[in-house]
Amino acid sequence: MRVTIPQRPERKDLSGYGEDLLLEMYRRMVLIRRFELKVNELYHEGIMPGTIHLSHGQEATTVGTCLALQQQDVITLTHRGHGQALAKGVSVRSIMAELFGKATGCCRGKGGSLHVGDLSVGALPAIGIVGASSPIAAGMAFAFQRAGSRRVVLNFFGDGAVNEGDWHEAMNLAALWKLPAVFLCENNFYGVSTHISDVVLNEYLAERAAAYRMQGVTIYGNDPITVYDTVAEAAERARNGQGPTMVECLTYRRGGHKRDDKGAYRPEEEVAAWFQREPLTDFREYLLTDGRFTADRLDSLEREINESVDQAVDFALSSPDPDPASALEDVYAE
Ligand SMILES: Cc1ncc(C[n+]2csc(CCOP(=O)(O)OP(=O)(O)O)c2C)c(N)n1
Ligand SMILES: [Mg+2]
Repeated sequence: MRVTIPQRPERKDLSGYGEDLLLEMYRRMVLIRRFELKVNELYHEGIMPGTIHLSHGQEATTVGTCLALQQQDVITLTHRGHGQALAKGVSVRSIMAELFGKATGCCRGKGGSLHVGDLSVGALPAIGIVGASSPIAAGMAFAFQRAGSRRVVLNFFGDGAVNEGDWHEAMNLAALWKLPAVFLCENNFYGVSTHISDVVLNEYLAERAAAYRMQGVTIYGNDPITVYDTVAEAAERARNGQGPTMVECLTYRRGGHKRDDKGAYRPEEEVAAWFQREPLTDFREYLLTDGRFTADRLDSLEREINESVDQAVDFALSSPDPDPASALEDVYAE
């Protein structure tokens, strides 16, 4: 097993980035973190049903990515999809209600954690089968291309997807047909308990893009500015008919694969190094060095976010269960 600890990129001068954009980046990252920690608490108290895969630690990748897209662009989500959905703008109340299986949830309580999403904000409800979303993303990108629209599809997948046949087929067709797609790998180095270096010889997964004559780039995924800039450029290329890009974001999940997994298979030095590369505190410091934001302002934003998460829990708990008579609705397209 090979441990990879990337260097943090040099901090840029943020003056070229709008105040609203920077605050929205911070807001969404904090929202994802607070949402995930609250959900984890509720799950362990036995209040929340089902299963959950938390993405805390990976917020900079999901938020930097989604903010670089336009509202009409579509993302496909993975099994670790709460953060991806929140980053694209799915409402916190509707995701919380979905996790509780309530009729007010984003999938009317029929999908749960593994299927969160809302197409009205460009988040196709999540697909839990590893690698299976890539051909679906390519298909949507093909439809957008044929319709002559300028919409882009961004396919989120984990490092675990790159040995799946589906993924290779999608990468090949997308490159061949110059589809308006971005393939976004959240490389957190583990597929459940298997380290990526035990199943792939490439040092970086984006090397594989070259096999399809696709552009590929590997970046530090715990800085939302780096992610934002890279994805914005990739999306622009896709939108202009210059073909897809694979963007590999190096990041790390703070917890285990799911609920009761403590991640004990991870070497201590790897965990410690990545915990020092904490995206939220790093970005907060980054913002404070800019001069436009005070600690008070960021603190009050955090308080608002905490309240919105608590309100989402109240909303979910007081929402009705789905009506059993509706069980067969939403199964087939009308
Ligand atoms: C085709 C397929 N095989 C196995 C699984 C079980 N499974 C769920 S998540 C997961 C690990 C995926 O790892 P990765 O793609 O790196 O995503 P991460 O969990 O790290 O976000 C596996 C093997 C699955 N859902 N689909
Ligand atoms: Mg992984």
